[in-house]
Amino acid sequence: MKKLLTFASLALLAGTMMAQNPVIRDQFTADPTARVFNGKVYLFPSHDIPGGVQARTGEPWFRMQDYHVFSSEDLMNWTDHGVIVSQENVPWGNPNGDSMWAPDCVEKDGKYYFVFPNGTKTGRGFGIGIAVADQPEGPYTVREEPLAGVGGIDPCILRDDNGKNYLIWSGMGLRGAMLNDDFTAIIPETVTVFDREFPRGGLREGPFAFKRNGKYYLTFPWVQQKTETLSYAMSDNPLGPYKFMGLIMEESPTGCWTNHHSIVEYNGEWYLFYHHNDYSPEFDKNRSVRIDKIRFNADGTIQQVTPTLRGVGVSPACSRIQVDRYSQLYPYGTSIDFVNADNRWEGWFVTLGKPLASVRYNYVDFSSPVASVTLRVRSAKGAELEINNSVDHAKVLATVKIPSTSKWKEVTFPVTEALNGVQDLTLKCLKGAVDIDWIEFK
Ligand code: FUB
Repeated sequence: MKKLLTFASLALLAGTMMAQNPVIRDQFTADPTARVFNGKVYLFPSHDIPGGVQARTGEPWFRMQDYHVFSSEDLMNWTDHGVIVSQENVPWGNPNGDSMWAPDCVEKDGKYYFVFPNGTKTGRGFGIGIAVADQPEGPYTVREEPLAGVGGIDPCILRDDNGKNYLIWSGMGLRGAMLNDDFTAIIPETVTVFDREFPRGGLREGPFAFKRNGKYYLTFPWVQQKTETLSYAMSDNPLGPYKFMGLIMEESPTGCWTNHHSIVEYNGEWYLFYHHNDYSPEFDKNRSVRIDKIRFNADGTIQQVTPTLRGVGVSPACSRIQVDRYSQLYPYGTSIDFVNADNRWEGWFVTLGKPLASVRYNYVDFSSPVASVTLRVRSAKGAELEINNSVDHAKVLATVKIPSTSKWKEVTFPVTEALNGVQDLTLKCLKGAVDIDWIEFK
């Protein structure tokens, strides 16, 4: 029994990852659909891997061979439940297609229906597959046949309060149709093309539809200038007509061509899950899932979301706080880089390169008393730092004198000012220059 427990806890530790953006820090994840089942958030992303080549052009391209599912109770710590479907296990699919694009998963009558696009055996276009499980983590059984009557990508299932289900997908426009009761086919006469009424422009794909306060929202990536924005439309009916309302997120300032998202309510707050190529800045088909809060106006319209690295959740003071996932980086002698260019999964560090350079990290929980702070740092000539709580008349928690060290080193200093509750922290350089990987209170 003891051995079993030990293995179980090791597995839990190995599969658990900390918060901030991106949220999954040991593999690429894209096209995130988040769903709440049994009081937990389940994340069903697609799974990018390097090495994809577009058959037609020979250009570097997407490569996606399987799906994992992740779960979390706090949106900070994510457990990877492993592979749930892979391309060689799809009877109707191309076992070498590398095209398992954006999926979804819904619950109906105690069963979990994972819905995914995949290249077909014939090599002509995408089918939409269904895999069924008794619990969100799986195991999933892939059905012999894809959904009848539909070809395309990026399926999403909109479950209405009256029990009716609609498939929303991308295939020659954004489309929707009612699903039959056992999710084997769409009902052909209900097929609707939504975006005929929308402003003209570039590609629209990746639809995610949901219902809130009696209104239906159709949200989707849409290329307006160079890359995909996230945009939305609203309706009083699941199959429209939908009225175009505007932007949820601007185009990526760094040029990541795709964006893809889902919107979910959890414990009374609404969250936007989306992706960005954080771990692969030079190649935008290796992406990573991020989360930020999303807010609605009183009339139901959506407030635009500014992407952050800080993400969501409160960081315990006694956890490793990755200050490079900042709330604000003052653009004066500061920069961010990978800790290990040969293994980017080790994450990033922040450089405070001259006196007054500073970085702010919000929402740190000091409800347990702390006596010291440890920093993982590197500084060629030594530096002095102040850690304060960011308010106008800031309390200085610690003044930190960092010795000259060309290698990464952990240094510990006393905390001289007691803090309570949730605080925002600022690290400000007073002298010299320093690279900071993380800080942790004890
Ligand atoms: O991940 C492959 C494709 O890129 C998705 O299906 C699109 O929505 C875009 O994110």
